[in-house]
Amino acid sequence: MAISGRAKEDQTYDGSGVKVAIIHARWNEEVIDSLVEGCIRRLKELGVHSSNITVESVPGSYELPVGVASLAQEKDVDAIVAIGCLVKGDTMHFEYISEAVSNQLMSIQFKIGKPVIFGLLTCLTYDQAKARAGLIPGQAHNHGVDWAECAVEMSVKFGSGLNKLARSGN
Ligand code: RBF
Repeated sequence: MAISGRAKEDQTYDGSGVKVAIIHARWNEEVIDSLVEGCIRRLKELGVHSSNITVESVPGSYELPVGVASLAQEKDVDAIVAIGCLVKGDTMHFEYISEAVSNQLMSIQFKIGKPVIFGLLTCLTYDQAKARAGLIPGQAHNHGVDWAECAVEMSVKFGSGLNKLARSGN
């Protein structure tokens, strides 16, 4: 099974001046714990100070957009990483929650003026989720690491412009 990844740039970005909030759902705890751990570890490697990393949780992935909106109001952060894990079951919940949450996490960025990193796994099986959380050796890797890199890069490159755009009301 091929799992594609992101092309790396030659440079990494300096996170020493970046403040990041991670908000995670509590469903599928083993997967979530590993993704959050990978994200925090990589943020620190990129220079983000521990005191500039906030971690908050919501009950499930459906609650992520409200959590993001609230954090953006209450905390002084440059980027928010929203982490959840949806696994398809027998009913239509998976489809409704995946689509609603994805759409909201995309559009909310332009309202709050901060990058929101899409850390929502939408998996057909629990094993797919475990592979993407680095829990199955040799299969995929911990995507929380990528989300940390994305949070720092988006803050450094685009944080200021996005913030101005949101404040101008466009
Ligand atoms: N939340 C998740 O984060 N991951 C899931 O896989 C997940 N599956 C759900 C399946 C069903 C049938 C229901 C009712 C909820 C599920 N939720 C899941 C919780 C959902 O995101 C939310 O927390 C609750 O529906 C309360 O709004």
